[in-house]
Order: sequence, then C-alpha cells, then structure tokens
Amino acid sequence: MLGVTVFCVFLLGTATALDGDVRLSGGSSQNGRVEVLHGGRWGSICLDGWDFNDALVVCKQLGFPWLNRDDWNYDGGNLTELVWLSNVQCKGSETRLDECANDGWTDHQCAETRRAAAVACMDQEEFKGQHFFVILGDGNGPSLLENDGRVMLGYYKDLGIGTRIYLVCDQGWDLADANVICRQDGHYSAKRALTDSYFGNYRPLRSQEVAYLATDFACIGNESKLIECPANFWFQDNCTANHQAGVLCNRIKEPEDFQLRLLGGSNANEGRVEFHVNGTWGSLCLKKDYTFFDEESDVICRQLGLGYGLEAPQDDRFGRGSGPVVFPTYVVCSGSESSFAQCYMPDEPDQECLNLEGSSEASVICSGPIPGDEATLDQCNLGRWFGNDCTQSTLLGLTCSASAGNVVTAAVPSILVFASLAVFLH
Ligand SMILES: *[C@@H]1O[C@H](CO)[C@@H](O)[C@H](O)[C@H]1NC(C)=O
Ligand SMILES: *[C@@H]1O[C@H](CO)[C@@H](O)[C@H](O)[C@H]1NC(C)=O
Ligand SMILES: *[C@@H]1O[C@H](CO)[C@@H](O)[C@H](O)[C@H]1NC(C)=O
Ligand SMILES: *[C@@H]1O[C@H](CO)[C@@H](O)[C@H](O)[C@H]1NC(C)=O
Ligand SMILES: [Ca+2]
Repeated sequence: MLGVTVFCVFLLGTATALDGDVRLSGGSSQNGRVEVLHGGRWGSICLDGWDFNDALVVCKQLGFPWLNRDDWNYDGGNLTELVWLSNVQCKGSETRLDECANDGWTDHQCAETRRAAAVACMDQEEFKGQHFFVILGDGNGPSLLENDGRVMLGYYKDLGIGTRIYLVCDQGWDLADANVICRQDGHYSAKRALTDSYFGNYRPLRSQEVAYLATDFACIGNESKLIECPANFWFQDNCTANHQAGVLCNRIKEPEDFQLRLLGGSNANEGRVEFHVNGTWGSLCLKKDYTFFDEESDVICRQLGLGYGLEAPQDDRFGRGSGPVVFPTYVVCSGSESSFAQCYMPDEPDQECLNLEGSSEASVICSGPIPGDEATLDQCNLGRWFGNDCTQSTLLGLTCSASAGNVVTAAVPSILVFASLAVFLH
C-alpha cells in the first residue's frame, strides 16, 4: 500500500513538472483560461491569433477528445502577469501546444486585446453524443445490393461538408468497425472493410479542412456511431500516406434467423441448398432459364466454410426437399458477400415452381475447406465492379473457422458474429 502511494505521488510530481504542460484556470476542469508551464513558471497565452485548432490541441493535451464547437472560445478574462505565448498557430493534428508555431517563449506584451486565450473542452460522454454524419466518397455509389466508398465524416454544426472533413485511418480497420459505419449510414451491415486508400486519397475542396478522426478503431459491433468506439489518436494526423479507410456496405436486410445447409450429397461438400428463414427450412427452386453463377455458389460454399464453388448442378441429383420452396425472381451475388442472405432474393414461396419443366432445386458442389489466412480477408482489394483480385485462399478465409468438423450448417454471420470474429482475430 505504501509503495503504491509513493508511486502515485511520484507520478503526480513528475506530471506537474514538465515544461510545456498546460492547465486551465478560472473556470472548471473542462474550461477556463489556458496556462502553460515554461522554465518552471506558469503563464497565460495572448488571445491574438487564437483559433479552434489551437483550442483543440489544448483539449487533447489535457486528455479531452473534443471541444465544444459552439463555445470553444471560452472567455478567458484578463491575462496573467506573465504571458508566455502569442500568435499560436496549431494545425490541429499536434498533440501538445508546444509543438505549434508561435511567436516565441518570452513575456509578451499582447497590447492589442489584453485578453487571455481560453478553451471549453468536451468530455468523453458529451463527445459520444455528438452527431457526425457519414459520407461514402468516390465509390461506385449505391446499388440495389451495396454502397461503398471512402469513410468520411462531417460534423453537423460545420455547415455541410464544405468546411471540414474527417477521414479515418485504416490501421486496425476491420469488419466490426465497418459494420458500425455502414449502419450509421443507414445500411444493414458491412461486407468488407477496405484499407490502403482503396477509393483513392481524398482531395479536399478548396478551403476545406481535412483531419483524421482517429486511428485503431476497435468497435465491438453494438455501437450505433463510430465515435462511440474506442480508438487511438483522436483528431491527430497519425496516419501514413495512402491509408484512408473505406467500406463496402450491404443494403439487403438479412433475415435474422438465416441459416444455410447442404443436403442429399454423398459427402459434406455437396448437396441441394436449403436455407432457414422465418423459422422454417426451405429450398430454392431455379426455373429452367435461371442459373447459379460462380458468384452464387462461391458465396454459399464460403459461408459454409467449404471453400469455393466447383459446380452448380441443375439436375436434382441431390434429391428434392419437403419444405417450402422459394422461387427467386432474382438472385444475384456480387461474390463479395459474407452471407448468401446478402444476395438479393425476394422470398415469395412458390410450391409450383418445381413442377415446371426444366426447373430444379438449387445445388452446389464445393471445393471443400481450404486453410486460409483469416486475418487478411479485409486486406483483399475488391475489383471496382463485382469482382475481386484476392487470391482464392485469402478470399476464402473468413468462414474457415466455422468449418471445423463435418457440420455443414452455418448461421448467418450477424453483426455480433462479425464482431466476435474480429475480436478473436485481434
Ligand atoms: C481586467 O482588466 C481591466 C482593465 O485593466 C480591469 O478594469 C478589470 O478589473 C480586470 N478584471 C479582472 C477580473 O481582474
Ligand atoms: C455493447 O456491449 C458491451 C458488452 O456486452 C456492453 O458493455 C456495452 O454497454 C454495449 N454498448 C451498447 C452501446 O449497447
Ligand atoms: C503515431 O503516433 C505514435 C505515437 O506518438 C508515433 O510513434 C508514430 O510515429 C505516429 N505515426 C504516424 C504515422 O504519425
Ligand atoms: C414469417 O412468419 C410469420 C408467422 O408464421 C408470418 O406472419 C410472416 O409473414 C412471415 N414472414 C415472411 C417474410 O415470410
Ligand atoms: Ca478495429
């Protein structure tokens, strides 16, 4: 106990002694006149040239993530006797005030205003309540199935995107984080978390300020906004070049109880496709002219942890089921889905479908499980239009861990499954 106490006192003693430290006075723990330590003496800062970015750096240095945009320029009152800094010019990405350009450490006269620089910072809880809106930049734009783009956020008090844009650094950017952004943007879930400035580096409009929101996002998956997730380096430009984060979002509402299985095959890697929706197992009837392409069978095989699709026979060789039959007016997978439920598939049961000439139960033959490098799935680059340039083994990685044993049933990877997978991978 004694040791702990001594240690704490020692830490406090060290913390208060650092040159360049800042403190607030004349207000509360969150707001007040800014004072800075230099040469063992505290002094105030001249209000001349003091702006939002300077205030942001002070708040960050004090451990606050953000500051009150309405009233960041707290009234600091009169200057103290000693005025250490004047004309401070932070960019906003610095972590300490003494990293910002200024007119030098000397006792400034600050004749013009005689007012002290001050801030009103925002604590973590207040910050989480702020509204940042999502913009997906430079993607293909929304389609029936997907929406994608570079992750950009605007702050609702910033008068649109014209003034300030916040980007996200791709370090640690994964599916759990992407899920939060996709849902925040009004979509159902994320298909992919894209890295390495997949959508190019953002080119700011003239007079637009660009900053990084944070890096190392570690969302659990149940957050409704990205800023609720833990992250590092809030509002710091701690991102190397070409590392802006992006997302590919799913716009299809997946049934919550969606599951998939293969039945009637001679081994676990093949069979007719049955899926579980709304409490019932049923099958999928393909009319004569409908066909499963590689994308559809790939998604099914991948979801079951059975590698990729080799064949999609349409001859009922795996028999017929007895459950309700869904006739898809339209099934199309882009190939990048993590679940077959993300492929557009209106569920209109049609028991007659299988009686039509040339129709058959949808079936697949999968390659079988392929050991893949699961951690690298999100690193794969997607082709711009419904394709991808991953090697097969990286593309197949996601569901490998679900394929242990011969169980060929895989629940739809819900957001929480994504999240736990992501946590597991970390
Ligand atoms: C601030 O300075 C003005 C002008 O020197 C003075 O009249 C006023 O009393 C000061 N206010 C405080 C709170 O010290
Ligand atoms: C998310 O889940 C965690 C762990 O179950 C819980 O502690 C936290 O309160 C949840 N957050 C929200 C926003 O629901
Ligand atoms: C990010 O911050 C850490 C810790 O301050 C530093 O070591 C690292 O170099 C920074 N990276 C970039 C790209 O700025
Ligand atoms: C799901 O089942 C319920 C009750 O059986 C039914 O009312 C509902 O229409 C079904 N929904 C769909 C999408 O089939
Ligand atoms: Ca993460």
